[in-house]
Amino acid sequence: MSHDTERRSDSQSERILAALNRFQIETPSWGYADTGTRFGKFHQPAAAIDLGDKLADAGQVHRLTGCCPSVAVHVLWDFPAGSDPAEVVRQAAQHGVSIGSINPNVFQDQQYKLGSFGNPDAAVRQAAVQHCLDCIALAQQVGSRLISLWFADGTNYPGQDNIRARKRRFAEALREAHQNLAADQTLLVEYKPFEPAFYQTDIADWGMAYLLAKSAGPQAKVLVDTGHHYLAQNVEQIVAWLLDEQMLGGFHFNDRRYADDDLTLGSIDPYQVFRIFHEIHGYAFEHGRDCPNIAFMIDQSHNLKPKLEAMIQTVMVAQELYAKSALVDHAALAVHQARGDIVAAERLLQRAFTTDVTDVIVAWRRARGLPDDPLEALRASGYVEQAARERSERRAALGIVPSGSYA
Ligand code: RM4
Ligand code: MN
Ligand code: MN
Repeated sequence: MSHDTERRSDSQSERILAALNRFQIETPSWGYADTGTRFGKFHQPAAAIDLGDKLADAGQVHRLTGCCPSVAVHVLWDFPAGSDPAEVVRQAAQHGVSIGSINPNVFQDQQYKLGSFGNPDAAVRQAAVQHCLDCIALAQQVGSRLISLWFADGTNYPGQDNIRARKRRFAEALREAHQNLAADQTLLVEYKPFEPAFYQTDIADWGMAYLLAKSAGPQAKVLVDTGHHYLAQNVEQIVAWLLDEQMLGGFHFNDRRYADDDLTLGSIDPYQVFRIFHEIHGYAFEHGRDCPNIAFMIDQSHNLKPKLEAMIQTVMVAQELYAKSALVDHAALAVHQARGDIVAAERLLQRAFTTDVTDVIVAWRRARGLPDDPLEALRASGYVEQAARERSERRAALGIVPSGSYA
């Protein structure tokens, strides 16, 4: 190896290590439980039964990967009536994790048939707002900074409701929620083009989420769920614009072929994930390497893959792509761009994408006493088999009979 190559690879390793040091990704409690499609559920004996199991699984993922210290929770699914937030915090700590984003649920109750914040009935809107206020209070109790809002709201048929009125109802309800935030809390507003509303979704794209977040107040930001875009959409451009407007609050990571498929990250298009991370590194480079405060979160439901394996696979892919994208030399890129050297500019990205960063990631893991390959380590640990035995017995004792039925 020439002296030059050695020097280059040294500084490359440093870039990767620095990127890995600041990379953390939140796993979702619902990714550990039995979830399904609209048509059916395929049960896994090791699937989490309750929040305790989910926290244990999240703890195992963090123990093996070293970069998943928090868990997103869905209030209705994880905090049944009467549950004690202080006890949940203690339980999480016991498993070496903390409670991350709080996800209110205003789409499941019967009253939400015609929507929540957009519902034509003021009483239903108020109930939805109240649930969000309860979630904001809960977030304070469990030490969470993030309240992450996703709405199933919309209409299914032309003429069903007044689109402009729904927009205004949303703006008003979001403002009320924002008024109740503590100083260090952030309200994330997620968008999705369709499903379950098929004619018109109230927050259908990043522009609508941006306008609503802006009108809600300074602590509201946009959440980009990578699966919530039309097929040809340039997601990294959306990311770049939101960054430039300082309106990017966080991500829900997953991959998709069609729509909200919730496939594991990078399974279909790893280059897109790389390009998204590239925009973030580029922004950080221009702003004195001060990475903006963006919540990296996973939003995946694993129906077929074993849940813990799918989660760890996702985390490893995310780490790898974040590391690769940290290799882009932004100063050199700016020179190519100014010269209009399209090919050289593109090759900088392509070369970073195809660089094998495994050795440096393994070195990073070893320095922290983590296994070289967290996925292999999970398989060798016997954790899943043990969980399957214990949870199958507990399920039987509780009289839980899993049903996969759609109707
Ligand atoms: C939605 C959206 C939300 C998630 C729900 C369950 O499609 O991605 O973030 O909480 O699914
Ligand atoms: Mn999501
Ligand atoms: Mn989704």
